[in-house]
Amino acid sequence: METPRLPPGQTLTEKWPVLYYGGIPRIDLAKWAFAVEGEVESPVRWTWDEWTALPRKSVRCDVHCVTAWSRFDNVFEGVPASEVIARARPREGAAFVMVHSYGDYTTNLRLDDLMQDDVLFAFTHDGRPLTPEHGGPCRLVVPRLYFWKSAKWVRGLEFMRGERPGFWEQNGYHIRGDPWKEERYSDPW
Ligand SMILES: Nc1nc2c(c(=O)[nH]1)N[C@H]1C(S)=C(S)[C@@H](COP(=O)(O)O)O[C@H]1N2
Ligand SMILES: [Mo]
Repeated sequence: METPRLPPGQTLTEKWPVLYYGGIPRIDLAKWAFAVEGEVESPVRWTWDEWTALPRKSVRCDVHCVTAWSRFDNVFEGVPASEVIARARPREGAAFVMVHSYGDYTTNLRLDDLMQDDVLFAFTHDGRPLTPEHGGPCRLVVPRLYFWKSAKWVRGLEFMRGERPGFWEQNGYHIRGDPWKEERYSDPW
């Protein structure tokens, strides 16, 4: 049998819906910073100019939202998560990461999910700068997990030894969120 491209329970959409909780944070690039802290050997803090000078790549991927829409063939360009991880050097025993955003959104990831080669901090979508409602100036993209893991307006990573739930994960979403296993919701953490 052919492997399906649409995960179970999803419906394809052509448009790109906008979803977020709360407001769109106002971001001043002169004050923007991306910080990596917690269980790392080299805590790092990048200004916008430093961040945008890091190596980039582009990824073509499908996006799957837990609210059941999927969108195929999105091209994102940005800084690969591997470049960030290599510079911060996780300590022995660091196995989880909390992603922090402007506006106080958080989401948790397993370090091995963040290390996949299609994970990046994106500046553009289909060749155009990310609009503020889609997470501009910079958002995380984790194609293999439901889209709530792809934090918009990122401002940093916190490496952790233990697993801790982020915003939606504290509010009924699954701790991991694999669309192929339909890890949508779960009991409160
Ligand atoms: N900072 C932040 N990132 C976020 C969210 C949010 O509320 N705040 N919502 C998440 C959810 S639930 C989804 S489905 C996607 C939606 O991204 P889009 O609006 O670009 O489609 O962003 C995710 N990233
Ligand atoms: Mo979502």
